[in-house]
Amino acid sequence: MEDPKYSSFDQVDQDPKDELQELLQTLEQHTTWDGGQLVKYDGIWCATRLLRPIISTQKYFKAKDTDIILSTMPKSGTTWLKALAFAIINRNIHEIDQSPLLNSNPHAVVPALEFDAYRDQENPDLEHIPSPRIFSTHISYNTLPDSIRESECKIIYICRNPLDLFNSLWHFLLDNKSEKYAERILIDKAFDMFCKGNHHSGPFWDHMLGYWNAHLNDSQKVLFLKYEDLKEDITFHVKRIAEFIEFPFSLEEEKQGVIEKISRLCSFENLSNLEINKTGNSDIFKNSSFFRKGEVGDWKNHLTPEMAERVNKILESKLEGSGLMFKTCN
Ligand code: PAP
Repeated sequence: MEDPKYSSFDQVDQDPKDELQELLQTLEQHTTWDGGQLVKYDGIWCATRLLRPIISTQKYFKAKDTDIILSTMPKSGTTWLKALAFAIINRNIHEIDQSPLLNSNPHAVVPALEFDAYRDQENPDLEHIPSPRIFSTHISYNTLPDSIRESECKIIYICRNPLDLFNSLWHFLLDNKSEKYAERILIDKAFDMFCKGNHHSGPFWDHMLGYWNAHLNDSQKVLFLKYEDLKEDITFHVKRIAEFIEFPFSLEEEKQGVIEKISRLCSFENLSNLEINKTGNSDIFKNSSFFRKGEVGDWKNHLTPEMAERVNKILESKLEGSGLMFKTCN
């Protein structure tokens, strides 16, 4: 099973543009713990195969003022945020009990810029997508196309405490691992790479701080969410997201319990038990691999207190003075 997002096969396409090959020669590269090739572009590690789509996104994507961009690091809550944004925006088009989310994985209803829209085409026509268009991305804030930063479009960023982030990524890569690389990944080695920032969309502190600072600079433009906060109070956050994207719930909707219905529709319990998410595939990934446990603090079952201490020290030094912090790293 080839894995365009994470595998060892993520090379730049065999029909290379010379410019891209030349650029590649100048960039730092390394092999991450699952054997995947990463390249450092604009200070962030990305799968080598994604370099071309990322550059195409930067070059050609023209954001509209009505667009909504969901930005994340892998395993921070992308699937959940896609479901929530889609359900909030389309609540007047589909009854909640007839939502497309009941038959489609959230990744199928919200395309990712670099993984879907620009993966096979350099300059796809995205104009036909009805507004408001929703796209996701793992691209860092500084690497986003200028039009996203300069237009009135909204960015929602969700991040997750780094211990659960690593734990989730580690399990996901194991779950989707190609047979060729089926030897067991050593968690210690993987964790060491993670702590050095050598992982997909890493270093995690730089990815988070890029969006955090953008949010501090303009909180109307960038909403900064944490996975743990959504787990703690989802109805509050559904309301918050709806207000942020200017699709607020009316009093009538609140009375009818629409917020709670959307929260339930998008919950881990509901989505993970749907047939489509138990058996289907998104691209080459098993849909089920996007729904593992959906808990806060599962890292404690897989990582040692010493590992947690190491991450805490990194957070202390890297996030110092930023105001960004995580409750669940001890
Ligand atoms: P992606 O960036 O590759 O799309 P992403 O959706 O961010 O992955 O991460 C998957 C994690 O979100 C999984 O966490 P875990 O490994 O700790 O279990 C998955 O279980 C969790 N997740 C997926 N959907 C939901 C949901 N509806 N509610 C809460 N957590 C969810």
